[in-house]
Amino acid sequence: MYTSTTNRRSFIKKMAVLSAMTAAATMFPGIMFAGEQEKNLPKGGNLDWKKAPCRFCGVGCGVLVGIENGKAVAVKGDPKSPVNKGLCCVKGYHSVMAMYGKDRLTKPLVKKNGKYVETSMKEALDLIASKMKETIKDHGKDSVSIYGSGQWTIPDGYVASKLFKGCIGTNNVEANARLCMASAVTGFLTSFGIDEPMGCYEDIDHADVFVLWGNNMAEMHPVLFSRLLDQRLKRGVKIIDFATRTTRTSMAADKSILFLPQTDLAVANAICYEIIKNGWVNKSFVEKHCNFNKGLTNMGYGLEDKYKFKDKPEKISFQDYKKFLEDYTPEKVEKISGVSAKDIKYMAAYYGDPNKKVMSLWCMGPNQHSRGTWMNNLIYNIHLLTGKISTPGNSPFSLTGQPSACGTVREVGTLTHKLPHGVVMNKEHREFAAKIWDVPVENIDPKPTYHTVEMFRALDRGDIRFMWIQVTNPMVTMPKLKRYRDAAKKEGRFIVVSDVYPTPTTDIADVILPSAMWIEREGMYGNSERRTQYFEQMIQPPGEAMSDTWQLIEVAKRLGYEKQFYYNEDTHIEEIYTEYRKHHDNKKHNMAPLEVLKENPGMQWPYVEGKPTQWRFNSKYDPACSNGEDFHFYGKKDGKAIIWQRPYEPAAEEPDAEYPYWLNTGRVVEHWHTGSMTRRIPVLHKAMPHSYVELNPEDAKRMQIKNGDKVKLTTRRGEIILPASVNQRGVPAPMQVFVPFFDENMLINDITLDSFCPISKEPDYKKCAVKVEKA
Ligand code: MGD
Ligand code: MGD
Ligand code: SF4
Ligand code: MOS
Repeated sequence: MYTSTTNRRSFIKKMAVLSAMTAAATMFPGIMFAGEQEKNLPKGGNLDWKKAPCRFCGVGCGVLVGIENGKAVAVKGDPKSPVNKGLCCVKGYHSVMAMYGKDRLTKPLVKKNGKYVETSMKEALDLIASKMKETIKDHGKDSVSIYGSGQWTIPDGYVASKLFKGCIGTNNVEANARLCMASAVTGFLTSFGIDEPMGCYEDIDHADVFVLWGNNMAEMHPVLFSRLLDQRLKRGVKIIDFATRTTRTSMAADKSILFLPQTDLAVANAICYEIIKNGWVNKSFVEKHCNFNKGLTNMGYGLEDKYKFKDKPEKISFQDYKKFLEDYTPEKVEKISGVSAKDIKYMAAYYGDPNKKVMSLWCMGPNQHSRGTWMNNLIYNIHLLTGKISTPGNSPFSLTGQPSACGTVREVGTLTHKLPHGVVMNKEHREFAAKIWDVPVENIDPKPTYHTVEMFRALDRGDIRFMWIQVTNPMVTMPKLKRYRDAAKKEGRFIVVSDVYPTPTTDIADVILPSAMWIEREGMYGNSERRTQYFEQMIQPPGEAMSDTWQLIEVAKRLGYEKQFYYNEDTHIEEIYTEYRKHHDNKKHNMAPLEVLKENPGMQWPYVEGKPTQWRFNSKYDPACSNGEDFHFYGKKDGKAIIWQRPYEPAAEEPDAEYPYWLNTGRVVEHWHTGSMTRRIPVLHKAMPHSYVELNPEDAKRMQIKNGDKVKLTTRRGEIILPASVNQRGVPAPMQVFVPFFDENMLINDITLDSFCPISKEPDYKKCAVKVEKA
């Protein structure tokens, strides 16, 4: 018998003691010894070094893992990787330790009379398959669902999609990247008709100016940020941090400009106003390659159940657009945004200067935004108006967070409306996928079902009865968490969770499957710059743990899909990848063959005639351009990108007399998301042992709150008590507070709001109204 909660909690307490011992090991930068945590330090000398992409963030650094006696004991940056050129950040160096936490899940567990009982893998898989069959029989195919992750490998996501969409015939496939990348995707689709950045990391070596649009690169994309700092040393480039909170990134930047939450919409429009007013528009580029559109406005915030929204794009003229921008003069925008007209003009002047190459970088600030799609469109507007796009150094670059948010969620298409190539709504796309999947085309449902928030609402209502959760921890990371936790615990719901450690999500499971992690299995990830990276299995997983791919295939076979899941046990990853490549067999998206991935530190797609494509839509670099012009935005039928008229609209919930502060949430450098892995790495846990609420020093003083004092935060969803952090890691602006979400003992998402961008359905975790009191 086994109670995951107590084991986990006492384990995490023990970690603080252990961590002091490992501090010494970190004195050697570039190498970190793990093994049986700190006990079994390797003898050294005999390490077998093997290459892999890092387990953690979307930068996708190449690492070399040192193996000794069947254990991963060391990590160093791969000098051959063009991503990181031998560097790693603190999470990368310590990554192998994440596999050796003492409470790794090693046996399948089934809940019986409220207690978890160990069972064999065979019995657990039989139970899952029979529950799925029963649920489909009683409640229909759309009552079963899978919720996955941008930390799924490409084969994991591919078999999940094939099983649910192709075989069972439900579009109930979603992934946590909905909480993260969805606005980036809809931003690309609306502006360019095709997903993923046109540029690449090499843009960093060419750009003169970097504008960060609300992301904390120093902590969240550290190795990539070090490439910016390196360019500043070499070439004196400028880094501008445009954000709502002062972070380590702001401190390292040449200029930090703070704006009020949500008003980035207005500032971006003001920059476009300035570009037009000062005659900085690249006229020939705009005439040849752009159209102007507007869409619906006042579209709500997705707060109701079964929320449906369909945009209605409409063509407008340049003159219409120019007229619209008159509401966004720097002087007017200064009043709503708190950014001085001078600073707006300062940013606009860099974008407008024809002799400066500008790279814009962003991540969760513009994406987790109730107008996230619009915010992405607005950044593209600036680059399109000035023609600063798709050339080395001129690059609007949307960063991804997870190691395979692009590779698995966006490219494989593990979202309700997606197929690996195309969307379920399109008949040709369904026919194409059905042929490769060897299923009747009628199996693939032409109607998308639920995006992530709606999927959990459907679980609450009982429209969904079965959910399989893999490589994600939604009982820490869903917004307005309490509603969805209560939903999952309701009678008549069956939840399967595949994880590597006990978490608050395994706490709500009916069956827990132990998974093989990262290099304990074979797989591929795809990073932010369209780079697909392969890793081999280097070590054995503990106990009965098996890969998520394997678990899905075993259940698929039990459901009667042996024909579609014909893969050979020894070579299945290779076979799946080769099958998957068929979906992208064209100049716009071709993926490199496996042999190429094995030999290289990853390869960028489109991979055409033996070569990667670094800059898309530019005919000098991209073989898919076919209009005979210098640029070709071939994602759109007429080959033109779209400049969107997108207004400023307020956030879903704004501070008022009762809840006078803004609540912002996010991450810290030491921890990965919910901390399930990094809190089991003693050095990282010790460096950042628990959550906190950051206050502005003036607000703290007024409320007589000192560092470490207990603070109560109350929103319309509930309350939580956290220790105060004043003038430490980051500094929020006055009347704003910030809380990281890595600590499962202080669940900030119990009080966040589940509003989302009506186009992307990505929740806005960055803004809601909160009351702040000394507890
Ligand atoms: P966050 O802390 O989520 O990080 O990477 P980031 O987006 O860099 O968001 C912080 C930013 O949100 C702040 O800079 C703030 O200015 C901005 N913001 C708040 N409100 C607004 C607003 O209204 N508009 C705009 N434009 N900006 C606003 C996230 C990324 O990090 C992701 S998605 C993942 S999946 C990875 N997670 C991760 C991790 O958990 N730990 C570490 N160490 N690294 C990680 N890297 C990745
Ligand atoms: P992770 O901690 O990454 O968080 O949220 P989650 O995906 O929910 O969860 C990954 C889980 O997979 C962990 O429990 C880990 O132990 C497990 N795991 C690791 N390796 C394997 C494996 O190989 N197989 C299996 N089966 N399991 C494995 C991230 C999500 O959080 C994201 S991406 C974003 S962008 C959102 N950001 C955000 C925010 O900014 N603010 C707030 N308040 N909430 C947020 N929630 C979202
Ligand atoms: Fe890993 Fe990201 Fe750090 Fe690189 S920057 S080592 S990919 S966590
Ligand atoms: Mo945060 S993908 O999942 O980029």
